[in-house]
Amino acid sequence: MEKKCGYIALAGRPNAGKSTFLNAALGEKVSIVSDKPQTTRNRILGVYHDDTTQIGFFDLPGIHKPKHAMNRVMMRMVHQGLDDADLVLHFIDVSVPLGSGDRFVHEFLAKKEVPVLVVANKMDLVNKAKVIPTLEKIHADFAPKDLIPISAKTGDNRDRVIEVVRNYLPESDFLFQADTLTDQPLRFMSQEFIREKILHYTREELPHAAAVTIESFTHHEEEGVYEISAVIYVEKATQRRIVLGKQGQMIAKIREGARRSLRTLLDQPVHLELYVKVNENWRNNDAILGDLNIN
Ligand SMILES: Nc1nc2c(ncn2[C@@H]2O[C@H](COP(=O)(O)OP(=O)(O)OP(=O)(O)O)[C@@H](O)[C@H]2O)c(=O)[nH]1
Ligand SMILES: [Mg+2]
Repeated sequence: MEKKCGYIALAGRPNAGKSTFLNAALGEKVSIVSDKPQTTRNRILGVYHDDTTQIGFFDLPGIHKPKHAMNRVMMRMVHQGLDDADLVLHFIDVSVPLGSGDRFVHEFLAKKEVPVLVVANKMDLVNKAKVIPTLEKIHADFAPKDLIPISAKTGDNRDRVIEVVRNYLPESDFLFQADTLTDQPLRFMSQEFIREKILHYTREELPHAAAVTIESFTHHEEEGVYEISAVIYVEKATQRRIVLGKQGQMIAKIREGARRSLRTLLDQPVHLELYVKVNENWRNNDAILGDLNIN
């Protein structure tokens, strides 16, 4: 079979399951996932490999109307990801009714020249017969080149997505090294893995108001241990109290969860220190956004 290689952008409303799919397609966790919208804040490259195919997937922030400097940059990353892609997968969560958010995404994508396929995600949550009208409506209203029902979570039909998208990729020599999984430095991935635990354990406004930056990141090779210290930014003193929790219980849970997932990421024990700072306006602060690679 001829070799194929290209870039595919994962687009859609926040929370549609783009990052879950990326991790499932790669069989490795490169992008963080949460049940809160606007989890992904960067363009994250994850590379799929098999004998005849290499796909550079761009996991992108969910498409939304930006209100802070941070979100304007996030939307710029969405544009860049779409402009650099050979194909776009529009992820739609079919466990909720098709709504204005999906139409907004459809119109947004239609302005680009790139072909769009729809991935109807979260099929594990719906009754197969009841979802048919939704799939028909997607066909009628969005006229995608293909529509693939999947469950990113169970992995159902994940291989089918690869099979279908392969048809749209250019014939090309491989562009990535055989062992390239992502372009994210471990330091960046570490701050994301810590943020994932904050998203996991906290609720309401906090997930949006929190950011994590790495202050120091040292690998003691001889001892075989990483020493990481990170700052969690929140916007208000009340949020700081929530992150710390009663007698420090919340921050202890976040630290323990993060330490475990960093251990898997880095494949060695991790000493982790977390500090919580209030910065009312970090979402408009260029220096902090720079530390978050949101620039
Ligand atoms: N049941 C079920 N849940 C899913 C599926 N795919 C994703 N989820 C859940 O949906 C939520 C959002 O998943 P993400 O992968 O973070 O969604 P996203 O599209 O990357 O979201 P943003 O980064 O905010 O744009 C998480 O709680 C996932 O576990 C699926 O196929 N089935
Ligand atoms: Mg995401």
